[in-house]
Amino acid sequence: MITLYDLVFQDDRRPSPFCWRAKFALKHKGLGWRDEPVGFTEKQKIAFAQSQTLPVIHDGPNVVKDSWAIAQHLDGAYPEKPLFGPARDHAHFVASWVDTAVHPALFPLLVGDLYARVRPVDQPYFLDSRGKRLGTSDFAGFQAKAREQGMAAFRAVLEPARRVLKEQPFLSGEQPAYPDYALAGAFLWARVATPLVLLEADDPVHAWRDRMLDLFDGMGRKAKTA
Ligand SMILES: N[C@@H](CCC(=O)N[C@@H](CS)C(=O)NCC(=O)O)C(=O)O
Repeated sequence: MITLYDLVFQDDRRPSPFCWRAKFALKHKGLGWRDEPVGFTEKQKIAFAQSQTLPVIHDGPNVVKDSWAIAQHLDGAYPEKPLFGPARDHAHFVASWVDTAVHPALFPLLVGDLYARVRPVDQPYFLDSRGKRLGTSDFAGFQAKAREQGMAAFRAVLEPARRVLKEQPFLSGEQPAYPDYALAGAFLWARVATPLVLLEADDPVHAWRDRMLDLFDGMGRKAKTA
């Protein structure tokens, strides 16, 4: 049985976009897993993987850290229902675009609400680590300011996905695959952390997000929201 180490917030919320990628990838393969929640200050639980971040999976003799490495491991170890098929490089590009363009556009819009939902025991860690990243510990103020201008910027960053989704149901074509999971992780991160409305109802990305929430018996839709 695979064990997935998943970042946990208050009230068992699971916002981590990278952990969501791993969960979608496991479901895509039809694999079950044992869930092991890990708080920001419980890194000793993943010390065996020499990792400071989540997700980590333990799959028989294999210990794999990093969502992209996990996806590659799963595709190698369980070749049925390929996550990438011949389009591994496309998947890598999309995941990298989400990491470097979508997440940075989204994080300022969420940070206050994320902080409000971190487990109390992890709040000092979040305050210190994210405070250093943003140069302020006033996350609510930072978020409020970001929302004044950042929403348009966030929606603009999605334009490449929007163009594709105007013409086809998923980034990967007629069926979802890893590129869809990579972007869906960002929207699950937001959904679990904040009630903020991110997309216009007539945005093709909005309809795609609904399709992603419905996948795998509504796995994303069932997750505890903000
Ligand atoms: N490149 C890694 C990034 C993973 C990552 O940054 N995870 C965050 C949660 S979203 C984390 O575990 N952070 C721990 C920390 O900030 O201490 C991956 O794709 O898995």
